[in-house]
Amino acid sequence: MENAQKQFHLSRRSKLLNILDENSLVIVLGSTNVPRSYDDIHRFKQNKNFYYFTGFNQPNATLLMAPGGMEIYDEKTNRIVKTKEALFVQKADPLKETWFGKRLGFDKVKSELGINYALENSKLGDIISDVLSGDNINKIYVSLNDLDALDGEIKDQLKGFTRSWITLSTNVQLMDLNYIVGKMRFVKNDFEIEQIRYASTVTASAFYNSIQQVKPGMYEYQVQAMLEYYYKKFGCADVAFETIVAGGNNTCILHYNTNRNKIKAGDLLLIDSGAEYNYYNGDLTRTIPVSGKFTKEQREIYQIVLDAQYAVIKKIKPGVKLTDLKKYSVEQLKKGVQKLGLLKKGHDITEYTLHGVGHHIGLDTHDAVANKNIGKTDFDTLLVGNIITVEPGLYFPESAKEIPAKYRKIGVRIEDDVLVTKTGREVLSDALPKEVEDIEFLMME
Ligand SMILES: [Mn+2]
Repeated sequence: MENAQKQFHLSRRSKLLNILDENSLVIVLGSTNVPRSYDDIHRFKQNKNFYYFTGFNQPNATLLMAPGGMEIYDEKTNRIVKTKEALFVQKADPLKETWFGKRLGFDKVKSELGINYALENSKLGDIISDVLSGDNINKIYVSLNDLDALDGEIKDQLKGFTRSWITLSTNVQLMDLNYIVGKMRFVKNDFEIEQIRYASTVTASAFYNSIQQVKPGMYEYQVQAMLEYYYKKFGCADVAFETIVAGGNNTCILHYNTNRNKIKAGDLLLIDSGAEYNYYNGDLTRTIPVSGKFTKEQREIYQIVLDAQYAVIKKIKPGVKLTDLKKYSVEQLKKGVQKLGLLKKGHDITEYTLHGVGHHIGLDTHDAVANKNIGKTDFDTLLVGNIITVEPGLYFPESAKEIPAKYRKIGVRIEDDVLVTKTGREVLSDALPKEVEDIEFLMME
């Protein structure tokens, strides 16, 4: 692992150790393989919180951390080791590695990942019970969701822990880890910003190259194939989420991702997609005219959404509230729609705007970070280092009979990834055109 990345994960572990009480034990559970069908498994996806602290991308691993230190008996040296962190990994196994790929092995953890101490998984159960048998741990932090979903060899190792919980729980509090990690992940540090910048740049570049090749008569999945070809070509191993390529009335289905329909001349095509780089995500949307030129009505709706997006982006700076941006976005869209005379009595603009203005983006596309004001805690106000999407949309489906026919089957969303900076904002995906003329120029024969 590159040094910069090692330092990043180290800084996350240090920060967590600093936040928590001396008497805490943290159990961060990695993912295991998930069956796909028969003897096949899904592409391995590491648990994002586990990745945040380790950068380790192999299944069945667990990280233990204790701010006050843990005493672990080391069989090899016959000595007690005192450490604040210990990673448990799969046993190196030449036969299994021949079939299923390399395993790091516990002896390479320190040099490869920079985590102080490591052992094989077979020791995890005993070590947790040893650490808990002392009288210094009175809080255990673990993700209850991950504990519930636990499978594979870690599940076996944690059986003793879950069974003994009934007696343990009179003295020790079980705390959910996700809340604290969600707060930590709220602001991105420089390493993370660089990963997201790359994911966003590759996504923009793939859009740029693919949009030029869109023609009537193609299938939605063919546009998807082009996009994802460029993601892989530029070193992004996966998509951030299932790519949405939606033509015609499908533009009005928010999470349409079957992508099986033919793209028709005269329709709009909405593409919402992102590349994943080093587990960090990009997320962009462009809406383009299949024939290369917007109709008058398509252009009118498009321009309302584009103006709203510019207006919202312009407002972004530290101290601004995400909920205010959302309100502002809806106001802007409403004004535009009213001006066209499309907002009829008895109808509300939110029937056509459907969703909020954006979301935090990071290790998860809709990032699993603190995002709501609960009690006195404020996670609504934007801070330097937040990365959010800005993605207003207007949707007039075929079924919206109150809207003149010419304006139906028009769904428009425009989405960019925006970093909050000291002086305001930086649009990470700024290189990708979105002006009407620029899109039409891009699509010219
Ligand atoms: Mn999005």
